[in-house]
Amino acid sequence: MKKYLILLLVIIFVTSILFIGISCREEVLPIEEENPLEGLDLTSNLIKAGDPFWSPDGKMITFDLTNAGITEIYIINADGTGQTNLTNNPTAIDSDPSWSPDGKMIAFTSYRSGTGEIYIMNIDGTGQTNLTNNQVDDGEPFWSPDGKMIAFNSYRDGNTEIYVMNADGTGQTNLTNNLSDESDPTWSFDGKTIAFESNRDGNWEIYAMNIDGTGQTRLTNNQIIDGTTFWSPDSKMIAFNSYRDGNWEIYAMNVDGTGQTNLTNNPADDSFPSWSPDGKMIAFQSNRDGTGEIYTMNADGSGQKRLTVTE
Ligand SMILES: [Ca+2]
Ligand SMILES: [Ca+2]
Ligand SMILES: [Ca+2]
Ligand SMILES: [Ca+2]
Repeated sequence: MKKYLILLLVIIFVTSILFIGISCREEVLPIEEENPLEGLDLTSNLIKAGDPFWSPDGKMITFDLTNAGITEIYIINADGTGQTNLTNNPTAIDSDPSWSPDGKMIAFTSYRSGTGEIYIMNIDGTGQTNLTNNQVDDGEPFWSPDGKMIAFNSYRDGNTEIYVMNADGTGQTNLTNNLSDESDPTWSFDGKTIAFESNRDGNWEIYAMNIDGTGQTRLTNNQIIDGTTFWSPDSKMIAFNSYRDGNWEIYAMNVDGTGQTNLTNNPADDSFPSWSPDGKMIAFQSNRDGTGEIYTMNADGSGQKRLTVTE
């Protein structure tokens, strides 16, 4: 009888531990399962400008704009004038623009073939060319500062990995090679390092690695999503997104992960930082005015103002 009593106590104890474990997981999971690739999860009926990327000469910003489920690549002068649709392809999503360092081309993701592919085009929208050409999702291109390579993410291995390729699409190489998800590669402007996000340690954190995939190092360490990095032009700091304050904020940190600082401090969602080439400003997306719009601020977070008017 005593043996059964001990067995019963053990069962109750184990069940309690499991229940507490599940309860804790339930509190964390709704945020943990959200993929930072999705960014602001607005419904397709809302207009949303996102993914800003400052031109190398600082005069223009390219971004993507979603309206009624269709996403196109746009360009706008840094003073807010001259907003122009570059892709004009209403049957497919075109998103994630990244400027070539010579300012002549834009790399982007397009779903026009049914899967995500990396395209490049001239900055007037001509010469749109598919570089990846496969039947799985590739996305989030980012040009190397010498213009010779493009980093991107790919699902071709059954989970997302960071790849690099030559700017003509040859030499596609997997840099991460693991079973977790890696995405959103961004190249440091000194050419030495690629930052990215990964869920390899149980939640989305920011990592950095050498451009051959060696030396992968975690820079953030918390239980909430961190992602969507962008390097300062002097390669000494990284701006990124974090949900640690209960809504999306733009943070900046030193490249070793120290000095993590909230720049936006706004109850709305603020996402997708892009540093200006002179280092003085950061463009970003915010839904503080209801729709998703592109904003700019000084690199210390002061002087936040809206750039786009999508409605
Ligand atoms: Ca593809
Ligand atoms: Ca992986
Ligand atoms: Ca985290
Ligand atoms: Ca915010």
